[in-house]
Amino acid sequence: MQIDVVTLFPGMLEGMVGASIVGRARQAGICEIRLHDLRTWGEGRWRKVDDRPYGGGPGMVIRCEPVYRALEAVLQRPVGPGTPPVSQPPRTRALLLTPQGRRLDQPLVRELARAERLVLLCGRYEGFDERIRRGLGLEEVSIGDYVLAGGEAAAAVVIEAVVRLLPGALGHEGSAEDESFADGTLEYPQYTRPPVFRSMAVPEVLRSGDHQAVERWRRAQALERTRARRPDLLREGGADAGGRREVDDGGSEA
Ligand code: 6GU
Repeated sequence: MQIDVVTLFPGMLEGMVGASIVGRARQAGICEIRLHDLRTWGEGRWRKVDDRPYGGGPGMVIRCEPVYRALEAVLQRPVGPGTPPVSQPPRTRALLLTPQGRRLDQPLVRELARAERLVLLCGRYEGFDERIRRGLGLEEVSIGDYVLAGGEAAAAVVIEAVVRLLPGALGHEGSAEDESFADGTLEYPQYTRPPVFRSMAVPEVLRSGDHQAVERWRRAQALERTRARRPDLLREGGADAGGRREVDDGGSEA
């Protein structure tokens, strides 16, 4: 997968794309990530990318020209009204990161992970000229109901969530789908040595060697935890009906 990020602050993303699972995935050739400074396509000596809003008001607005030029350079084709949308799922997904977008969740992450190419455009300041939305055919995505100063942290979230799903990225297949949200429940509790730490013992069943009992315990724990902390996930129909009954019956123990 190729990921291109267009941002005014590439430095905010540099460390993140070089470290941990994302960094290893890049080194292994599983994904290629390029960070582009929007200012490269800015206007004049100061590489200006923003201007005051028509109609007045506080703050600055990102101008059209630098963004259109940036996307033309990244995609190496003309963009804008009269050309195909920049986002062409499933192979190319081009996202505008903004609090006004579709809320990112694991199903959307899975969709994005099937793309060959992601283009992420990070917002800043008060917003974008509306003709960036109107003319480019980007998908607007938000990472949650709170306001960030810009889309860079959101782009980092999208990249990390997507890259860990790419084949080979985790190094141990199967684990990506073993975790919270994969089946609509939160993750079960995990333990490692020692068996007793400051008078807190590891649940006996995990040391019993009975794999079926371990599976049952984990499933019950995951459901109980989900019921207690995120009942909305069960109502949305993530966990299967049998699982829901297990919860209703109080069919789990510590
Ligand atoms: Cl994508 N951008 C900004 N500025 N704020 C956000 C967001 C994005 N997602 C949630 N809040």
